[in-house]
Amino acid sequence: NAMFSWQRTAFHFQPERNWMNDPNGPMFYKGWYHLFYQYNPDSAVWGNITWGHAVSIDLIHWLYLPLAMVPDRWFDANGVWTGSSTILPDGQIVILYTGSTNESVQVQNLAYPANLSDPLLLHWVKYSGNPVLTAPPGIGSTDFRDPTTAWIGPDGLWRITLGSKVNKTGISIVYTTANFIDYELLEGVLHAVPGTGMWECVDFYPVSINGSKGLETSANGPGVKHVLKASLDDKKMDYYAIGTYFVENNTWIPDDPKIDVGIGLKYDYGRYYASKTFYDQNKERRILLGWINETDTETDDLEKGWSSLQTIPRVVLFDNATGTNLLQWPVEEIEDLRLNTTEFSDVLVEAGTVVPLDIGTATQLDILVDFEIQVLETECVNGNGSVGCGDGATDRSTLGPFGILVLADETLSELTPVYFRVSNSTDGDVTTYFCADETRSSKAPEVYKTVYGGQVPVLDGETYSARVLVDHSIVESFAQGGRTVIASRIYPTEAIYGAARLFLFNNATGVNVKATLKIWELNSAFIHPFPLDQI
Ligand code: DQQ
Repeated sequence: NAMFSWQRTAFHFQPERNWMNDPNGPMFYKGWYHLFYQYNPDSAVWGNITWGHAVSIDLIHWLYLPLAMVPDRWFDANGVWTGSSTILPDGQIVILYTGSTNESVQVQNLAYPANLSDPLLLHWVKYSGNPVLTAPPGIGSTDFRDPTTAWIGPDGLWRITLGSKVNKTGISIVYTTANFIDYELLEGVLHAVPGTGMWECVDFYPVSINGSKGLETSANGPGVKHVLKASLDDKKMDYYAIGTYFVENNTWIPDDPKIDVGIGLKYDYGRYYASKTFYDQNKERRILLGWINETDTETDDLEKGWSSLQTIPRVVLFDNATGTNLLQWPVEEIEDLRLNTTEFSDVLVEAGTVVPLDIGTATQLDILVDFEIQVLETECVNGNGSVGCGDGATDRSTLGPFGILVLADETLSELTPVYFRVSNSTDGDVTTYFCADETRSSKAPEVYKTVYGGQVPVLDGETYSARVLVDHSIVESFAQGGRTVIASRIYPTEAIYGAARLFLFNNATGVNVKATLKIWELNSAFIHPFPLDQI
């Protein structure tokens, strides 16, 4: 539908048409990155869930393949739901996924490639003895889903975990298996957090404390911490925590119980859900994929004929500078899309002003920006009213907000501020928030618009720095090297194509800021059907 064509993105993965949700079973195999995804082949709203399939050699350019699995058996008749892949040491591949049965009961099923010598893994076989797991006593038959990638323990047995709830306590339970057909439920839970509700799409993986490489899912030992992530069904947000995994007694303990799973850190403070990581043995890194849902109406989605995107794949690492959080950063391959670059140094943005950045077309950008603040002598810098992101970018305080305005039109009738807001409490504590204010992003009616944001650690001697990827109707923003991340789904009506502009702004009352930027225009990615008839 041409009416909505400007909302199509240029370098984010999205299906040609219809509905997509969670990323499933990502892996690197024989030269190809494989992405499967929850997909409705018939409509732009959720339903009739199959596994869509696409491959890429660089995680940026994608080729769509035929559907990998469709709901054609009693054990998945109501949907081939979310699952994960595991590459075994002998080269076999197993997929475990949740089937919603003909009676809408959630069970776990096994599938494997029909032909391991096919790098495209076009054909999948569902194990004839499915389901391999049904809900154990005490677990609701509709609260039992989304198995992880398996990892191997010192006893030589594979382990998987999956999410559930007991009353309002979110839990992850663990099974062992030797052959992916027979399973044993381990006693207790890997972890549980009261009040967090159903845990969907649990992810569990090791990170290296001192290192720039990702770890294979079974890695453990000194120098290794484990990340536990749950997608909270009640909040539709992905929360993680960093802690220690004790394989011998099947428990994981958060480093800081105050920021436990579901109550502390989010992968992304914006529109983001049902994420999953995989270990990329090709480049020795762990990659995180997440689903960006629409924030317009189902009627709009049906009219435009498509719905949802995946984020740019992000590399995840433990942040050894803070020791408290992960770092997420777009895969380096996106830099191959960089075209012309423009640099600005030490642009002064005085308190209460907006400064245009003359860069030409501003719909596909990779922006690096650094801010330094200069306290104005007339201000006494303390106790500055509302904390957090405030009520948005117009909510002025002594130390912010300051940042950039993306997908803005010339007259600023539409704009999305991405900004820092520093809160200085009377007892001298300084807290920095990183935010995205969507409230003026679109004149379209019935679009959900909010102010997103979260705290970001800024260490002594650091400037306030951000990377912002702009792609027509998606803005992905990374603060302080990826400590805090925000995905925005916005629908400009004026700030589109050649009318989109970029500005700096400073709405602080007590500081001037100096901005230094490097901005690249980004090329479009090639995302098309695989020319299977030509091979
Ligand atoms: N989406 C899948 C479920 C999962 C949910 C169904 C999360 O397996 O729990 O499409 O978005």
